[in-house]
Amino acid sequence: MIILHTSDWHIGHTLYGRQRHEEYEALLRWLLQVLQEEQVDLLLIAGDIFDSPLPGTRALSYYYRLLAASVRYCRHVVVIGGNHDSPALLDGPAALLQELRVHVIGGKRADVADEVLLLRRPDGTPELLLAAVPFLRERDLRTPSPGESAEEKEQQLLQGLQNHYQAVVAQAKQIREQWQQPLPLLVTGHLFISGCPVSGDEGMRDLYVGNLGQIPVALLPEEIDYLALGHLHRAQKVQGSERIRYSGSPLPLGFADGKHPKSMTLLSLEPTACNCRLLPVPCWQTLQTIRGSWSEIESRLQQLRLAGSSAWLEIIHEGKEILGNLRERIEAITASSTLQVLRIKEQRLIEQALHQQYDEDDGYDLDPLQVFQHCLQQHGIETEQQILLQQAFAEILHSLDLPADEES
Ligand SMILES: [Mn+2]
Repeated sequence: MIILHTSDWHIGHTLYGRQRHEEYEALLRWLLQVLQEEQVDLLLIAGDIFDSPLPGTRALSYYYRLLAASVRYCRHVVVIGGNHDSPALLDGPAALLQELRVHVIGGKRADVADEVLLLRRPDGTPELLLAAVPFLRERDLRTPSPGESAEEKEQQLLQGLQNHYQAVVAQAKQIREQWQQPLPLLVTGHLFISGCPVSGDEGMRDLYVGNLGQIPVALLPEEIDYLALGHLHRAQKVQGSERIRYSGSPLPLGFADGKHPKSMTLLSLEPTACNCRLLPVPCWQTLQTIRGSWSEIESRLQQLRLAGSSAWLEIIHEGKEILGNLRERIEAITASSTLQVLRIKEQRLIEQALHQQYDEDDGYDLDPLQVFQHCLQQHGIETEQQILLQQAFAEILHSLDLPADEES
């Protein structure tokens, strides 16, 4: 069986206010070509379909075009919800989509059996067991009680997560026994496995939230033939395993992410073998960061202008003095070019504001959580308390992001 594993499409994503319609259209054309050429049987999208829990009409229409076109070329399409998605929005049309061989699991099911799919060939014989586990929220995993410690809470979350995965795998094994066939087992997850490098654009608050930031891979059942992950935007194997992978996002979702090549994972999964191949996704819009002194920025801009580049730029001025007319200086060079400047940062201003030097590669960008962390340090709060306060702050930030139907 040929499976195309992808995730984190973030349909409707904008970059500093810039719409990305052309890139998404090009991505859809490319995908449909791949589905045909590679004779894909199953398209699997492992969460964060949309960028926002309340996507706009254009994003919604794109999503349905994607599903409609995909079922033309593959037998099955499976979509799970990510932390950016609204489970209710994804699950709303699930019954209708199921009739079209599109299986959507937007949020955790009351009965774990409903997350385990038995996919069949056109002749009705089973070909794959798929435990479609969506992003699991805190309320899916534990019941809060008054006076509990942070450790207790984390322990319960991890325990809840482990129980859930064990339950779906047990269910899948039961189905396998009924059929008495060596069916391969594919499991999905939208979570952050500890130790995996991030792209820097996932959004710090998403990664920290609810202590689910760090899940040891050993917590997940071993019997899984392939674990298709979403959440981190960098394509990667987990701890060197061919069978545990983040497909990564197909488009770079920020300037830090622009440095990493984008791909989808094509796998051929048989009961006894799993072979993976990365399909590089073309880059339709170059994202580039230029940093340095004014003279360095100027010469780089001139080079790009003369080369006819139409890159989207992030410019970070790191010179000793603050240039009040930085924007005008940049515009004077780029006005007669196809370059587009999305973002200009005066590094010294940020440093002055925070009285501290930050390393840009840490993905530092006045993230509220990091500002809060900085405040805690400045006020000499004890390390242990800092951790608790940071967790509480991250939860508050997260709750601000949730759509109305998510609140409970
Ligand atoms: Mn994501």
